[in-house]
Parts: sequence; C-alpha cells; structure tokens
Amino acid sequence: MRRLVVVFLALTGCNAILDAGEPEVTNDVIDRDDPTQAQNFLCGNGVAEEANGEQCDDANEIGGDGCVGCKVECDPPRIFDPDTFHCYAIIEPPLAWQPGRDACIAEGASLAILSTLDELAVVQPRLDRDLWLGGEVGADGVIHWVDGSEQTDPKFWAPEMPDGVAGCLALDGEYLAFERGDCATALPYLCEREPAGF
Ligand SMILES: [Ca+2]
Ligand SMILES: [Ca+2]
Repeated sequence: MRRLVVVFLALTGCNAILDAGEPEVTNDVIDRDDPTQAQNFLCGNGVAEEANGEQCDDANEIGGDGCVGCKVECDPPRIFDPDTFHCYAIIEPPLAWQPGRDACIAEGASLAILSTLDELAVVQPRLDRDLWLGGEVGADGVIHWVDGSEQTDPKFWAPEMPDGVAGCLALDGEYLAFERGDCATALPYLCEREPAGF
C-alpha cells in the first residue's frame, strides 16, 4: 500500500511554493502515475539514461522481454556486447535466409548487422559454424544491410568468395569472415537485439 503523507502548509507558504514555479518534493514516496514526479524516476521513463547506469529502458517492470530493471537480459549462451548493450543469439534449427530474418523479428530482434570489426570481435569467440547475417549481397559485392545501410569495404570477405552472383550474407564459420550464399540454403542464423530506450 502506498504510504500517504499529509503535508500541512500555511497559506502564505503555499503561495510561496506556487510562485516558485517548481514542484515541491514533500516526501520520499515517488508516485509513478504522477507526471510531475515521473522525471524523478529515471528507470522506467522509457528513455535509457546511460549516465544513470541504464543499459536499456523499456518503461515496464516485466522480465523476459530483453530488459528488466534497466539492465539488458542477455545471459549465456547469448552474447552480450558491453560497449553497445546489444545482445546476440545464435539460433537453431537452420532456416533459409528470409524465414530466419522473420524469426528474429518475431523475437523483437533482427538478423545481425556486423558492420564494424569491433562488432565482429564480440561474437567471433563463439562462432563455430556458418550463420546467416542481416544482409543481402549484390552481384557487385555491395552488402545491403537490413537497416537500409550499405557496406562496400571488402576487408570482411572470405578469400574464396565468387564474384558476379547475388545472394544473401553469411558468416563463414571456418574463416570467420563474410561469404555470399544461396538465400534458400538452410543455416543457423544470428539475431541481434538492440536495447530499448535509446
Ligand atoms: Ca530511463
Ligand atoms: Ca522489460
């Protein structure tokens, strides 16, 4: 039960508070339903304040949805990136690329976008098999990530990748580098969840 605090104010004191134009903090109980107090309760306001130690903020107290208590839920075997607070998961059983993409979305995630060496380094120690990533590859070798961005840097590519054939982007478990695959091939896939509230 919420503790009620009765505040007695002389009429002149009340006027002084109103004149100040700022909400009076009268007790130590924060009412989450009171919009004038919501600003005092940073965890739960739907905005992840990293300076407040929040890795995420999905404005609810429910666990199992990727964020609880403003901390990312990403226990092993999932892979947690402590720099970005992103959470990666290698999902079985194998699926073709598009069904894999849909399955990630159904879990509130997306097929993984590994567009920097730092991101690749986070997941690399756990990679031991070929996986679908969140990109499609043009015949010119340009990667079109599922967020609409493009990547032309060839440094990620596995050495034997053939040219001139469009396909879907996979991570080669042997070379730990990108490769282009037939989108209909069933592979395990890497889902990536971004933290809520950023
Ligand atoms: Ca917050
Ligand atoms: Ca939650």
